[in-house]
Amino acid sequence: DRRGHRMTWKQYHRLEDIHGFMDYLAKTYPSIVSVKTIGKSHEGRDLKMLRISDGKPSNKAVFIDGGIHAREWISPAVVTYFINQFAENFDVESDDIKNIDWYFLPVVNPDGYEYTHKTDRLWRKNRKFGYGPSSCTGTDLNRNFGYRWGGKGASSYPCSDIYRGSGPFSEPESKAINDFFKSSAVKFSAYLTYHSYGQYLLYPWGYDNALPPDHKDLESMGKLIAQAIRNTGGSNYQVGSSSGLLYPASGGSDDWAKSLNIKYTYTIELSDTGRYGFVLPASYIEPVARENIAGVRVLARQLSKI
Ligand code: ING
Ligand code: ZN
Repeated sequence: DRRGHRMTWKQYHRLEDIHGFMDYLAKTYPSIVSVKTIGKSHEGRDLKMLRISDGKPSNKAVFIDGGIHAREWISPAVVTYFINQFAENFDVESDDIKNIDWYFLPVVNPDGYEYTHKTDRLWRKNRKFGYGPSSCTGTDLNRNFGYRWGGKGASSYPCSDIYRGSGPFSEPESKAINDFFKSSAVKFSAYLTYHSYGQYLLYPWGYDNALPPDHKDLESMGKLIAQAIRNTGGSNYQVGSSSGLLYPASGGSDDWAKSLNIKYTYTIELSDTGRYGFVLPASYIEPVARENIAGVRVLARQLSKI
């Protein structure tokens, strides 16, 4: 390709294109973009993270991931759209954007993602075989994080779609994320994890119907993000705690991030509300990404004030 990568936002791409795009950006913009493999998936694929930063010591830090669930294809597509906007236009971005060190992990579950392309479009979990009361393949990575692991809304049966794994961070994909945070000196101000579908902005807690002490801050920030999304693309995102608005689910990455004292922690359930569900046509990538980057900009704006 003339541009040096094969990524577009007009179709869903395989992992190779996504990783090739990230490497291209690091090579093309070495002063602001760097790529780091924070671990390997069960089947040995890279867990590739991309950082965008101008290196100012006063910068805040925001972590954004996608693709925890294999079939939620809109999520890596939207996260890579953010990466593309910020990296390609960094010099003309606002100070709100430039005053943040951005960390992106667009495909947390690369084995599952490739499996949905090759074999089973509706696969959710990773691809590690689980021994237990039954034996099956796959752990739900969003039940495998180590805060209040094994509580409500997670299963101990390996054949369940919400199998929690054999222990907290038993999976290489969730462990790599935890290890990265544990070994990093960076203090993150926000953690956003993109899923689909339903159009929700969810904040902790997920493990049970309880709210963190700063839930009012999370609610008001969530409302501002939802308003930006609505004003930009017209989609309506409901704001609330994950246990309250959806259902209790323990071992989620958002609860774990909140337990590390990351204040603005959200699970974002992207479009749609059920017409296509997980199998959202690729023509939706650009509108969904465009309205959601408006939400990220509002978050950056608010962070600049505190
Ligand atoms: N939904 C999330 C899930 O993991 C969620 C919703 C997130 C519930 C965090 C509770 C806590 O079930 C999807 N679509 O994956
Ligand atoms: Zn999901």
